[in-house]
Amino acid sequence: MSFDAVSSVLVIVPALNEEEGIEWVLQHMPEGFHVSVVDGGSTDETVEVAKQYRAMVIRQRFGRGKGCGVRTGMEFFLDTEHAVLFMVDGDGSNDPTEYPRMIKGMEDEKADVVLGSRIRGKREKGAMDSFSIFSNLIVSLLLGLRFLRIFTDVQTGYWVFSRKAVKTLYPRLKARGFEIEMEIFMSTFDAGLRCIEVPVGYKKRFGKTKFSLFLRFRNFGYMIYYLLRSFF
Ligand SMILES: Nc1nc2c(ncn2[C@@H]2O[C@H](COP(=O)(O)OP(=O)(O)OP(=O)(O)O)[C@@H](O)[C@H]2O)c(=O)[nH]1
Ligand SMILES: [Mg+2]
Repeated sequence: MSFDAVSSVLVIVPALNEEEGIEWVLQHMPEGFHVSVVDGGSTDETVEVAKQYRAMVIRQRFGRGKGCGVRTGMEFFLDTEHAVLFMVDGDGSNDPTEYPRMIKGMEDEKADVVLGSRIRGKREKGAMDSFSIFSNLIVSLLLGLRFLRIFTDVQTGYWVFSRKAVKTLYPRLKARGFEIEMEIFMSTFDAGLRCIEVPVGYKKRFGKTKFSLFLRFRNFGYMIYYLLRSFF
Protein backbone atom coordinates (compact mmCIF):
# COMPACT_ATOMS: atom_id res chain seq x y z
CA MET A 1 0.00 0.00 0.00
CA SER A 2 1.33 3.46 -0.79
CA PHE A 3 0.83 6.29 1.68
CA ASP A 4 1.67 8.90 -0.92
CA ALA A 5 -1.89 10.07 -1.33
CA VAL A 6 -2.40 12.65 1.39
CA SER A 7 -6.14 12.08 1.15
CA SER A 8 -5.59 8.62 2.67
CA VAL A 9 -4.34 10.26 5.88
CA LEU A 10 -6.58 11.40 8.71
CA VAL A 11 -5.01 13.70 11.31
CA ILE A 12 -6.61 13.50 14.74
CA VAL A 13 -5.88 16.27 17.22
CA PRO A 14 -6.99 15.74 20.83
CA ALA A 15 -7.50 19.17 22.35
CA LEU A 16 -8.65 20.65 25.62
CA ASN A 17 -8.60 24.43 25.90
CA GLU A 18 -6.01 24.94 23.16
CA GLU A 19 -7.46 27.95 21.32
CA GLU A 20 -4.01 29.37 20.50
CA GLY A 21 -2.24 26.08 19.81
CA ILE A 22 -5.00 24.65 17.64
CA GLU A 23 -4.94 27.73 15.43
CA TRP A 24 -1.20 27.30 14.86
CA VAL A 25 -1.54 23.56 14.20
CA LEU A 26 -4.33 24.05 11.67
CA GLN A 27 -2.55 26.95 9.98
CA HIS A 28 0.54 24.77 9.48
CA MET A 29 -1.25 21.62 8.39
CA PRO A 30 0.17 20.31 5.09
CA GLU A 31 -2.17 20.83 2.14
CA GLY A 32 -4.85 18.21 1.59
CA PHE A 33 -4.79 16.38 4.92
CA HIS A 34 -8.16 15.66 6.48
CA VAL A 35 -8.20 16.88 10.08
CA SER A 36 -10.51 16.13 12.98
CA VAL A 37 -10.20 17.75 16.38
CA VAL A 38 -11.39 15.68 19.33
CA ASP A 39 -12.56 18.18 21.90
CA GLY A 40 -12.33 17.20 25.55
CA GLY A 41 -14.93 19.75 26.71
CA SER A 42 -13.07 22.99 26.11
CA THR A 43 -14.43 26.11 27.73
CA ASP A 44 -12.38 28.50 25.59
CA GLU A 45 -12.62 29.13 21.83
CA THR A 46 -10.95 25.83 20.77
CA VAL A 47 -14.05 24.48 19.02
CA GLU A 48 -14.86 27.78 17.26
CA VAL A 49 -11.26 28.17 16.05
CA ALA A 50 -11.17 24.57 14.77
CA LYS A 51 -14.42 25.08 12.82
CA GLN A 52 -13.11 28.35 11.43
CA TYR A 53 -10.26 26.36 9.85
CA ARG A 54 -12.74 23.80 8.49
CA ALA A 55 -11.58 20.99 10.77
CA MET A 56 -14.25 18.52 11.77
CA VAL A 57 -14.89 18.72 15.53
CA ILE A 58 -15.82 15.57 17.45
CA ARG A 59 -16.95 15.64 21.07
CA GLN A 60 -15.02 13.05 23.01
CA ARG A 61 -16.76 9.98 24.39
CA PHE A 62 -16.00 7.59 27.28
CA GLY A 63 -15.45 10.34 29.90
CA ARG A 64 -12.86 12.94 30.70
CA GLY A 65 -9.11 12.79 30.01
CA LYS A 66 -6.76 12.62 27.04
CA GLY A 67 -7.05 8.83 26.77
CA CYS A 68 -10.78 9.15 26.15
CA GLY A 69 -10.01 11.72 23.45
CA VAL A 70 -7.48 9.49 21.72
CA ARG A 71 -9.82 6.49 21.82
CA THR A 72 -12.69 8.61 20.44
CA GLY A 73 -10.37 9.65 17.60
CA MET A 74 -9.48 6.04 16.82
CA GLU A 75 -13.14 5.02 16.87
CA PHE A 76 -13.93 7.84 14.45
CA PHE A 77 -11.03 6.85 12.17
CA LEU A 78 -12.31 3.27 11.93
CA ASP A 79 -15.63 4.61 10.63
CA THR A 80 -13.82 6.31 7.75
CA GLU A 81 -11.95 4.88 4.75
CA HIS A 82 -8.56 6.44 5.56
CA ALA A 83 -5.47 4.22 5.44
CA VAL A 84 -3.31 6.09 7.95
CA LEU A 85 -4.06 7.80 11.25
CA PHE A 86 -1.85 10.63 12.38
CA MET A 87 -2.17 11.65 16.02
CA VAL A 88 -0.77 14.99 17.07
CA ASP A 89 -1.15 17.28 20.09
CA GLY A 90 -3.10 20.50 19.68
CA ASP A 91 -0.70 22.73 21.60
CA GLY A 92 1.52 23.64 18.64
CA SER A 93 4.60 21.91 20.07
CA ASN A 94 5.04 19.60 17.06
CA ASP A 95 6.02 20.72 13.58
CA PRO A 96 3.45 19.60 10.98
CA THR A 97 6.00 19.83 8.17
CA GLU A 98 7.43 16.59 9.62
CA TYR A 99 4.26 14.62 8.92
CA PRO A 100 5.24 13.42 5.43
CA ARG A 101 8.66 12.33 6.72
CA MET A 102 7.05 10.27 9.50
CA ILE A 103 4.69 8.60 7.09
CA LYS A 104 7.60 7.85 4.75
CA GLY A 105 9.46 6.26 7.70
CA MET A 106 6.43 4.04 8.22
CA GLU A 107 6.39 2.99 4.59
CA ASP A 108 10.17 2.47 4.32
CA GLU A 109 10.37 0.42 7.52
CA LYS A 110 7.10 -1.41 6.91
CA ALA A 111 5.97 -0.38 10.39
CA ASP A 112 2.43 -0.48 11.77
CA VAL A 113 3.11 2.18 14.40
CA VAL A 114 5.56 5.10 14.36
CA LEU A 115 6.23 7.22 17.41
CA GLY A 116 7.93 10.58 17.19
CA SER A 117 10.72 10.98 19.72
CA ARG A 118 11.17 14.50 21.02
CA ILE A 119 14.20 13.30 22.97
CA ARG A 120 16.08 12.23 19.83
CA GLY A 121 14.85 15.21 17.80
CA LYS A 122 15.81 18.87 17.83
CA ARG A 123 14.22 20.61 20.83
CA GLU A 124 13.73 24.35 21.05
CA LYS A 125 15.47 25.73 24.13
CA GLY A 126 13.10 25.57 27.12
CA ALA A 127 10.48 23.45 25.30
CA MET A 128 10.99 20.49 27.63
CA ASP A 129 12.35 20.79 31.17
CA SER A 130 15.05 18.49 32.55
CA PHE A 131 12.57 16.60 34.73
CA SER A 132 10.40 15.75 31.70
CA ILE A 133 13.41 14.67 29.65
CA PHE A 134 14.69 12.48 32.47
CA SER A 135 11.34 10.93 33.38
CA ASN A 136 10.42 10.30 29.73
CA LEU A 137 13.73 8.58 29.17
CA ILE A 138 13.45 6.34 32.24
CA VAL A 139 9.87 5.31 31.44
CA SER A 140 10.72 4.68 27.78
CA LEU A 141 13.86 2.69 28.45
CA LEU A 142 12.13 0.48 31.03
CA LEU A 143 9.08 -0.21 28.88
CA GLY A 144 11.20 -0.74 25.76
CA LEU A 145 13.57 -3.14 27.49
CA ARG A 146 10.60 -5.32 28.35
CA PHE A 147 10.58 -6.09 24.61
CA LEU A 148 14.39 -5.95 24.23
CA ARG A 149 14.18 -2.69 22.29
CA ILE A 150 15.47 0.82 22.95
CA PHE A 151 12.88 3.63 22.84
CA THR A 152 13.37 7.14 24.18
CA ASP A 153 9.93 8.80 24.20
CA VAL A 154 6.95 6.48 24.59
CA GLN A 155 4.94 9.29 26.23
CA THR A 156 4.99 11.39 23.07
CA GLY A 157 1.74 12.68 21.60
CA TYR A 158 3.09 12.34 18.08
CA TRP A 159 2.10 9.00 16.45
CA VAL A 160 1.33 7.44 13.08
CA PHE A 161 -0.78 4.27 12.81
CA SER A 162 -1.67 2.04 9.90
CA ARG A 163 -5.32 1.05 9.61
CA LYS A 164 -4.38 -2.49 10.68
CA ALA A 165 -2.75 -1.03 13.83
CA VAL A 166 -5.80 1.02 14.79
CA LYS A 167 -8.10 -1.97 14.20
CA THR A 168 -5.93 -4.09 16.47
CA LEU A 169 -5.23 -1.51 19.16
CA TYR A 170 -8.59 0.21 19.56
CA PRO A 171 -10.41 -2.71 21.25
CA ARG A 172 -7.47 -3.19 23.66
CA LEU A 173 -7.28 0.40 24.93
CA LYS A 174 -8.93 1.27 28.22
CA ALA A 175 -6.84 4.26 29.43
CA ARG A 176 -8.71 7.45 30.23
CA GLY A 177 -5.87 9.87 30.94
CA PHE A 178 -2.27 10.59 30.02
CA GLU A 179 -1.33 6.94 30.51
CA ILE A 180 -2.86 6.30 27.07
CA GLU A 181 0.48 6.57 25.26
CA MET A 182 2.07 3.91 27.47
CA GLU A 183 -0.93 1.67 26.95
CA ILE A 184 -0.69 2.15 23.18
CA PHE A 185 3.02 1.29 23.30
CA MET A 186 2.57 -1.87 25.39
CA SER A 187 -0.46 -3.00 23.40
CA THR A 188 1.47 -2.53 20.15
CA PHE A 189 4.04 -5.11 21.27
CA ASP A 190 1.50 -7.40 22.94
CA ALA A 191 -0.35 -7.55 19.64
CA GLY A 192 2.82 -8.26 17.65
CA LEU A 193 2.62 -5.03 15.64
CA ARG A 194 5.82 -3.53 14.26
CA CYS A 195 6.79 -0.27 15.99
CA ILE A 196 9.58 2.17 15.17
CA GLU A 197 10.70 5.50 16.59
CA VAL A 198 11.77 8.50 14.54
CA PRO A 199 13.22 11.80 15.81
CA VAL A 200 10.85 14.80 15.71
CA GLY A 201 11.37 18.46 16.50
CA TYR A 202 9.75 19.98 19.56
CA LYS A 203 9.02 23.58 20.40
CA LYS A 204 7.45 25.53 23.24
CA ARG A 205 3.72 24.90 23.49
CA PHE A 206 1.06 27.60 23.25
CA GLY A 207 -1.21 27.92 26.30
CA LYS A 208 -0.99 25.96 29.52
CA THR A 209 -0.05 22.32 30.09
CA LYS A 210 -2.78 19.81 31.03
CA PHE A 211 -0.17 17.29 32.19
CA SER A 212 0.22 18.41 35.82
CA LEU A 213 3.01 17.31 38.14
CA PHE A 214 0.49 15.07 39.92
CA LEU A 215 -0.42 13.37 36.63
CA ARG A 216 3.27 13.00 35.74
CA PHE A 217 3.89 11.10 39.00
CA ARG A 218 0.72 9.10 38.51
CA ASN A 219 2.11 7.97 35.16
CA PHE A 220 5.03 6.32 37.00
CA GLY A 221 2.45 4.19 38.83
CA TYR A 222 0.86 3.30 35.50
CA MET A 223 4.28 2.40 34.10
CA ILE A 224 4.75 -0.17 36.88
CA TYR A 225 1.21 -1.45 36.33
CA TYR A 226 1.70 -1.87 32.57
CA LEU A 227 5.08 -3.54 33.08
CA LEU A 228 3.68 -6.05 35.60
CA ARG A 229 0.62 -6.67 33.48
CA SER A 230 2.78 -7.51 30.47
CA PHE A 231 4.24 -10.50 32.31
CA PHE A 232 0.87 -12.15 33.05
N1 LIG B 1 -9.61 15.56 23.86
C1 LIG B 1 -8.84 15.80 24.93
N2 LIG B 1 -7.61 16.30 24.76
C2 LIG B 1 -6.86 16.53 25.87
C3 LIG B 1 -7.32 16.28 27.17
N3 LIG B 1 -6.33 16.60 28.05
C4 LIG B 1 -5.30 17.05 27.31
N4 LIG B 1 -5.63 17.00 26.00
C5 LIG B 1 -4.80 17.39 24.87
O1 LIG B 1 -3.73 16.47 24.77
C6 LIG B 1 -2.59 17.13 24.25
C7 LIG B 1 -1.42 16.89 25.18
O2 LIG B 1 -1.62 17.63 26.38
P1 LIG B 1 -0.47 18.56 26.96
O3 LIG B 1 -1.04 19.41 28.04
O4 LIG B 1 0.19 19.27 25.83
O5 LIG B 1 0.49 17.49 27.60
P2 LIG B 1 2.01 17.21 27.24
O6 LIG B 1 2.25 17.40 25.78
O7 LIG B 1 2.34 15.89 27.80
O8 LIG B 1 2.73 18.32 28.11
P3 LIG B 1 3.36 19.74 27.68
O9 LIG B 1 4.82 19.57 27.89
O10 LIG B 1 2.78 20.74 28.60
O11 LIG B 1 3.02 20.04 26.25
C8 LIG B 1 -2.96 18.59 24.08
O12 LIG B 1 -3.37 18.83 22.75
C9 LIG B 1 -4.14 18.74 25.03
O13 LIG B 1 -5.03 19.78 24.69
C10 LIG B 1 -8.65 15.76 27.31
O14 LIG B 1 -9.15 15.51 28.40
N5 LIG B 1 -9.35 15.53 26.16
MG1 LIG C 1 2.03 19.10 24.76
